[in-house]
Amino acid sequence: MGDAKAFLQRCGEAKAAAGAMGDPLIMHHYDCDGITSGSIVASWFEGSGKKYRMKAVRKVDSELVDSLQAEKEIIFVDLGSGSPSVDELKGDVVIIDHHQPMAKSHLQANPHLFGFDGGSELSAAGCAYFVFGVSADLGVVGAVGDIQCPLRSLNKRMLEEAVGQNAVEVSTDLRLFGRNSRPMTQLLLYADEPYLPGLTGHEEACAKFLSELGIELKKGEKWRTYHDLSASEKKKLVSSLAEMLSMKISPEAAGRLTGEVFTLLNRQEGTELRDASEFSTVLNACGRNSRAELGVDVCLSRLGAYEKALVLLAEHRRNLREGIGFAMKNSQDLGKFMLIDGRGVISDSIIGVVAGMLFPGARNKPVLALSLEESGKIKLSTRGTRKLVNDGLNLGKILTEVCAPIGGVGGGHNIAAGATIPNDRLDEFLLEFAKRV
Ligand SMILES: [Mn+2]
Repeated sequence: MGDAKAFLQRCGEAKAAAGAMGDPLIMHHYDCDGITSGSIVASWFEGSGKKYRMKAVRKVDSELVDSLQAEKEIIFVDLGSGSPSVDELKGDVVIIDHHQPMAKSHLQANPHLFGFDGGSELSAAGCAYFVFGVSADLGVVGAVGDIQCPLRSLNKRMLEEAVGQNAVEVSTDLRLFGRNSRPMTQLLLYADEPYLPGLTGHEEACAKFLSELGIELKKGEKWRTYHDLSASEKKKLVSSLAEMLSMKISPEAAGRLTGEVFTLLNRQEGTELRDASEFSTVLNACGRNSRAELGVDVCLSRLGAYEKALVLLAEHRRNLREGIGFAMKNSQDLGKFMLIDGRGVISDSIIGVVAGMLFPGARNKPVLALSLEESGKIKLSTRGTRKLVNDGLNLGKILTEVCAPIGGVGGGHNIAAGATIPNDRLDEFLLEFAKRV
């Protein structure tokens, strides 16, 4: 059991320290949770009429820390805790993060330090919300983006506050990613939570499945989304998917098909931004195309940002489609885990999503996916399942420990983690990783 009171007290200290800064540099992670948490901080600074600067990064390493030595005031968001090198920074530093804490020298608002699991009980966006008390809806988007549903513990507390502020509405519906924005075929094609056997990754099978249910794919020129279906079409679709899952996987998998969905009442209706999970897709598209600052503009409702982000979203989907297509055809079962070698084929910016999409639950084994960074190093991404984590799997810990002796850097959460390793140490990594999972 975590100590919520002590955590909230630390959040208050973090707010006081951040609020005392004159013109801090907000360093945030480039993914959905990093963009939303960074935006929450920015939104508070703007609301208070204070100056700030922002920069998104993919990771904090000693080179980055060296380049920050001249900064007098830094706020790390969704970053920092996992990087002991930030201890070397001389200026004022506040860390708002939910990764497993390795850094020690600066003030940190991090749920792990108070007995909460940052991988499932609170994301960085939620942490930033508890520090600054603004933009609860972005807190929910961050949690959804970091795959922390169903929201419980501190996430749940944040959600209840968001509902109380009329910022978020919770309902029960189909939980597949893309309900409001993806054409029907793609909704099924990319389904990964739950994974739909025979449909996920098989475009023709998805089209056939829908036509057998009598669901038209288009209305006029426009592709229909789940949101566009009639109540009876929705019911038909959900019950036949549930039946199929219950038969081919388990009644429990069928149960995961529907669940809590979050409507963001302050965001424009009919857009992706109205739904927490769609919103998170838009932000991931920005971040993964090196346009995290555009994601921040979207979060802060800056004029024209949403339209620009949609263009990136279309591109992001095309890359994902190609990446998942490759992964489906080329994944290898190595006994202890599944391997996708996407080096030179799948971009390092989407390798994590692809790893998650080749849902490990299909075989109940962790997935390990490899890609190549521009620097020539290998970026790898691993994904587990709740069941494996409950049985004791901790991918973040494994990667931290396996990578250090071979000159790599790794870490993350128990269910999802990533690392960068030198190209010529891959064999050693694979041997050691297999031993540990
Ligand atoms: Mn995060």
